[in-house]
Amino acid sequence: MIECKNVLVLYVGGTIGMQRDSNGVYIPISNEFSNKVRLTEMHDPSLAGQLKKPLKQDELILPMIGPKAIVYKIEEYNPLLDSSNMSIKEWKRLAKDVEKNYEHFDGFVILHGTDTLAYTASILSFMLENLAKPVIITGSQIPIFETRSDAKENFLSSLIFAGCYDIPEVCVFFASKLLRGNRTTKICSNLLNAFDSPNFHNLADFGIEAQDCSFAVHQHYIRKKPNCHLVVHRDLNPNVGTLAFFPTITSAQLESFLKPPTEGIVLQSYGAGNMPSNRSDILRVLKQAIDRGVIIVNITQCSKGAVSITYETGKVLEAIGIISGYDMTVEAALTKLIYVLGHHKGDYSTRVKMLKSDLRGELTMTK
Ligand code: ASN
Repeated sequence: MIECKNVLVLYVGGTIGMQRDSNGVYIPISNEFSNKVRLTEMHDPSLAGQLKKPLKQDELILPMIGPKAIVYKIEEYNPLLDSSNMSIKEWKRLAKDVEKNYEHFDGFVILHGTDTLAYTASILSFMLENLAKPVIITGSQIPIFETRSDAKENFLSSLIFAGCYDIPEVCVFFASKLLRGNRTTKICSNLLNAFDSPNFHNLADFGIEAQDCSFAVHQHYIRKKPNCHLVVHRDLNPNVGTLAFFPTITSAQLESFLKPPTEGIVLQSYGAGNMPSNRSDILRVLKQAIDRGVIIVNITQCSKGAVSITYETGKVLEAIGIISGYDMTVEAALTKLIYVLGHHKGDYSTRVKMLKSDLRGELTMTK
């Protein structure tokens, strides 16, 4: 008799399950994905008879890869969404579904569109505090229904991580790499290698040097398992935004962006955290917003690296009360604001303290 690990797959949408409509554009197609998977090598019904517990009708089973079988169940959302159409409502549903099924499964896979996948990965890392099981988010650049699709490799590897590895984090698996969710960013719209973790080491890699179909897991970078219960945070604050500095920005543009209901913004400054120190008009608007209680987190608009006070042009931002977001991705910084401002209503100093702290591995602490 074979022992098995159980994985719940939450299928939200994305290219992975899309097909072309009569106009030739990709749209999500309901009730097709599971049937397709059932017909691939990702389901081996010949193992069903050897399981300790009989396989249910809605369950699938992977061919044996390790000592235990991976049995999985796909829960399809309705409607399926292109991830550009996702927002807080879907984030809350995902967190709720993980919470509801937490005790019954060894791990979770979320099948998601790639466009906003890094935002979902980041916000879920904040919403799921004390997560002790793997939540692996993946998708594909080419639908599973097409011959050259990257769907099977991404989905299969995600199931293995969710079922067989002790990785107590929200992660992204894509193109042979396992990345920390809140360190991930989409870097390419058309290649299969669509994601990167610019400021943090990969959690695992799958290459020819990885033996016996297992992955090269970089244990040192994986978060420690918490010894307290999962806490799911649902209070999220949508009154936030991101703004990248540009040389012709006017104080009027900035002022209108910072107007109520805005309660927090991620400011993407130049290089290592700089903005024009000769623009007293801009500094005045930023300072006025901070005095009204608006929280401003400074990150770099470069695709890699951190902000630091290397130049006078960076020092001025700190001097007026702008918080350093150091090496956070824009997705992590924005969703951290959504979480922190939802969680600690009105308590300014607690909010600032949380934003400066490393809550879920999203920020490298320098001292
Ligand atoms: N537009 C798609 C989505 O984000 C892109 C993809 O999944 N590759 O849903």
